[in-house]
Amino acid sequence: PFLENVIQHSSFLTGSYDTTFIDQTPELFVFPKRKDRGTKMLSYIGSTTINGFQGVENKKKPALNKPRFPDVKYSEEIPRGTKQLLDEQGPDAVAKWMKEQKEVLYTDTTFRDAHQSLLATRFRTKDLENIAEPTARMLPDLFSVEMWGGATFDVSYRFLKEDPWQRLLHLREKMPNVLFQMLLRASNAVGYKNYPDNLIKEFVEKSANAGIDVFRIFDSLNWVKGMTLTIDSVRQSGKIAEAAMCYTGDILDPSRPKYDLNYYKNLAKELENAGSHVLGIKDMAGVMKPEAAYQLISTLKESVDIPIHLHTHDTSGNGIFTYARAIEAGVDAVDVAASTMSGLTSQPSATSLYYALEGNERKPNIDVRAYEDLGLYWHDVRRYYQDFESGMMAPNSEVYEHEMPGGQYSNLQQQAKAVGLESRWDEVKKMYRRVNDMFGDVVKVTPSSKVVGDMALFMVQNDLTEDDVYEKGETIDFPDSVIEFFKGYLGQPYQGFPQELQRIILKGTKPITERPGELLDPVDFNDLKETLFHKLDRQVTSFDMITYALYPKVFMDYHQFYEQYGDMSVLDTLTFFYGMRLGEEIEVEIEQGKTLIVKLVSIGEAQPDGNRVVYFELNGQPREVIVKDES
Ligand code: 3PY
Ligand code: ZN
Repeated sequence: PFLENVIQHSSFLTGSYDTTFIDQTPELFVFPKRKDRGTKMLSYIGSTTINGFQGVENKKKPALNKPRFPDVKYSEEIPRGTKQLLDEQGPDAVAKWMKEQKEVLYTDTTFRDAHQSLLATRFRTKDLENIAEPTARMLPDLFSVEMWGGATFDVSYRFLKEDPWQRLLHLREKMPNVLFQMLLRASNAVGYKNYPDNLIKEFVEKSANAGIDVFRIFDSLNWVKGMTLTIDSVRQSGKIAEAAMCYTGDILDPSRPKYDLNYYKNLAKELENAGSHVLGIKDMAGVMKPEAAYQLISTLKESVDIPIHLHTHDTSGNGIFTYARAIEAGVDAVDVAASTMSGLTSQPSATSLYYALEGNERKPNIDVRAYEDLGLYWHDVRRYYQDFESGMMAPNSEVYEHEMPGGQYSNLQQQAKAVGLESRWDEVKKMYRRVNDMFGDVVKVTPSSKVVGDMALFMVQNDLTEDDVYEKGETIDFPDSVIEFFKGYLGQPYQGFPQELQRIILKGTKPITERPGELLDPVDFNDLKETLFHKLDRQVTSFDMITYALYPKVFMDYHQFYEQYGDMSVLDTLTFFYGMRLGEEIEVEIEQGKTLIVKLVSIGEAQPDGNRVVYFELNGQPREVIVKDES
């Protein structure tokens, strides 16, 4: 097909080509696809019906009604919001405005951290997109909507087979009035390791262009040296840099002085001096006790001039109390979720906090009824994802012991299950804390939390005690992430590494103390474009390049899926996870105005080679696909 493309190309036919023709004419590599879209989709549905979806144990498709949907007047103009303030007056004006508000400001996390923390980040774009415009119309007074970053990026490609850049662009279109916020792991971007500086810059620039306004930047060891490049990049893009310090330990516990009030005060000053427009405080595990919040915020309000934005998780059940005390101490903004997606490992409920502040002059300026109505939609949508629920049914104050981030809890639990440790989950949690202490009491947030989690799983799986590690460590092959951590590839922890353990784990190799980004070769984007162009057989976008540079394998697996099945983000969520029931008929809008009607007619017996014929009707015409039964 390549030659056919060449000889049919207009430049070739008219003779207006030179030696760069092939390089500069990417469409030469766009070949007619072998299978049509309908058949590819039926293959996916057939395969999911028979073999299920990774992580979904129950293969029976639940029968659920359509989600309840709020009443929205689409004919009215979408009210103005913080997005207009940023676009018209810039980030310093937004920071100033935040400080001037008497009412506490809300960031809604339902589109990101809430489902990352409750449902292993499995919300699909379709379900987010449906409620985006109603949210923009009903909650125009939000400070921001956190809807990107963290694990949403990786999980989109890896499990949901969706392009997160498209998610960003689509949601942006539907929500033109509220600031979009993302969680960015500084030099780890949206991944688990350090990336070259030019990749980080490119990532920030393209994310800003695609619609991100507020970048919450953190380093997984609170290492400011690892954050400054990202802060600078965000400032250069004209967006809001919210550098965050990760709250670790307990400032109220004098027996644990490593992370005391002074530590945070100094860190906050450093982040302000590094150019942050807003100071984020990221209590990723939800271990900030109410009195600690009061003391911390009071102290910081005295010591920095920028507005303060607090993030917590409600795991312990004390989230509202923590926020109430922070609000009393003058915090400018807090992160909350729609009630039906709040609580437990997620953020505290937006509406509960609203009512808790009744009679208080700092009660947020939001439409609480509207928030409740939106919550009904989230409640119903959440049931599509029931197989990803962590099983936590009640507040869990043991988080003060294990200190596991809200976003990690459900994920590590899935990981433990995958390696057969489901019944030893309690041990894993205890080991997690042991490992923290062995590592010198470290900040635990992605990716440092993953290192601690990997080590805890490894120790439980291999029945290793702490003593075993010290006594037999020379002969133990530790997980790669643990070795990399002790090599300094995630940066330097506050007060350094525990030396003896570092020596045991590195077995003689020398750790680095420089910023890892300084040692990494820059990404050659021209070269990468060329490579990717050949791999993909199509035009390469800058989004493709960034993703490939961050996650080559994940991106190529996604691409392969796409080639095999097409864009499956068009399927409704239950069909995507469970396939279809016999006799069921569904409608799939594959592009605007183009709908396919699919009916599953019957499934044939398994052949000796394991294949089954699956019989469908597609727009009334019989179609069959062959699916390998993997059971
Ligand atoms: C992430 O990095 O994904 C987090 O949510 C950390 O809390
Ligand atoms: Zn969080």
